[in-house]
Amino acid sequence: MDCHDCHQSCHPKRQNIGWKIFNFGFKKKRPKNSSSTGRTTIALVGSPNVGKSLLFNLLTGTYVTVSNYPGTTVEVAKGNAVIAGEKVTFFDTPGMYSLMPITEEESVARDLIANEGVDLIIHVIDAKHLGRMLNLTLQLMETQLPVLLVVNMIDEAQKLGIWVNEDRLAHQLGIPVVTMAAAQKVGLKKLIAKVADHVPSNSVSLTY
Ligand SMILES: Nc1nc2c(ncn2[C@@H]2O[C@H](COP(=O)(O)OP(=O)(O)OP(=O)(O)O)[C@@H](O)[C@H]2O)c(=O)[nH]1
Ligand SMILES: [Mg+2]
Repeated sequence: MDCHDCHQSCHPKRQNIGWKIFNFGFKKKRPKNSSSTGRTTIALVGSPNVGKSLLFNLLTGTYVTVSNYPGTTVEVAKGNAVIAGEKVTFFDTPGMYSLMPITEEESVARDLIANEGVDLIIHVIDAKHLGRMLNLTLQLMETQLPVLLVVNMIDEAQKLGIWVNEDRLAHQLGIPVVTMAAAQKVGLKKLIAKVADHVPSNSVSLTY
């Protein structure tokens, strides 16, 4: 089973207004998105009530904008963070069950993924309903965008005797997986480290 990587609060070392800065001592491994010259954009997506907004608030700073998605009455939140020294923008999307939308909320979530230059999708699912929710994971993977799976609410799942093997799931899906109990910040540090893998470095290395 997965062990929680952190039972402590994960405090950013520095914080300025509007930007949450995460530097946990890890180094970015390599620039991944060669097309990204600007800020990395990440969308938090998933079914309703899985913890997207809670996670969004943990990841972003105090300066968060909430506005109606163009042409709709559906609100989308946008916030920023600095991860491993690079600026990252997060979108908190409305709940969606499928990429084939039925509701206006689902249309907005899908359009946002398609139109906002998203570099990474973080799919948040509820560990208690793993089987049902992995369906959307597969649809998101079909977009060809990088997908990181967050299996949230492991605290509640474990009370029901459900244990999720993070490494095995990652191996089976072929994408990074992080188990979390976002309400207790369990797994947050590991999530940020995995997000850092997708943040391209803009720094220039000089050799003399
Ligand atoms: N026990 C537990 N509760 C959690 C966890 N993560 C989120 N919650 C709770 O789940 C509820 C829903 O969380 P939200 O962040 O609003 O969920 P959401 O995915 O944004 O929901 P929608 O915006 O409706 O799509 C809140 O009461 C959270 O406090 C977790 O890891 N464990
Ligand atoms: Mg929400």
